[in-house]
Amino acid sequence: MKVKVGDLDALIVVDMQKDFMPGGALPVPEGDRIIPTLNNYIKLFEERGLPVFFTRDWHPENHISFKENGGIWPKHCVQNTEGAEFHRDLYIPADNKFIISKGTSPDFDAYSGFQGTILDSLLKERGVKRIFVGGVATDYCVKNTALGGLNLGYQVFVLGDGIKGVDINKGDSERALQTLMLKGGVVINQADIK
Ligand code: VGL
Ligand code: ZN
Repeated sequence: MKVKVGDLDALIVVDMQKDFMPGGALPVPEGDRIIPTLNNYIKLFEERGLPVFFTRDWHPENHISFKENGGIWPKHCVQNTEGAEFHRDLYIPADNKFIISKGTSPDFDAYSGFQGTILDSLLKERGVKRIFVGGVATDYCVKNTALGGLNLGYQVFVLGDGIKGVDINKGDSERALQTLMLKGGVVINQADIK
């Protein structure tokens, strides 16, 4: 399959933060291995003058998703801590890039980059019709961001070689991709892009 990246397109890089990388508080196994591939996508969008959105989990200290507050996750991506920083090898363009913080209120969690953020309005304002989604975790925030995009009417391409999952239950990531494909999402790889 060939996809020509053009003026209606935007790239969304989900949660490539230290806490989600090996050694972090809530690591995605081999989460750092996708960085070179993601950087290729990021540079391609940058070269074509297209916007790149970086979502980040950005929780307050007392966030509801943390075990100590009744949630299911170890404490992770606390605002302004090192663990919440993007991985140092992730390429962040100087221009035409946007940082989208989610899960910022104590009482709400957000697996989707659209939830409680201005991501949709920033895309609409720029006339974006198709989003290309990569990052971590395939079975949580990538899945929900892609689903959110589909439900909001975007055409969604999931970057098959630019995602990694946690697979707490065996097969979660594969099921996430199946769900996305049933809803109209298309899984592509670098070689599909022109
Ligand atoms: C995520 C668990 C908790 C993710 C965020 O980015 O996929 N997973 N918070
Ligand atoms: Zn979180």
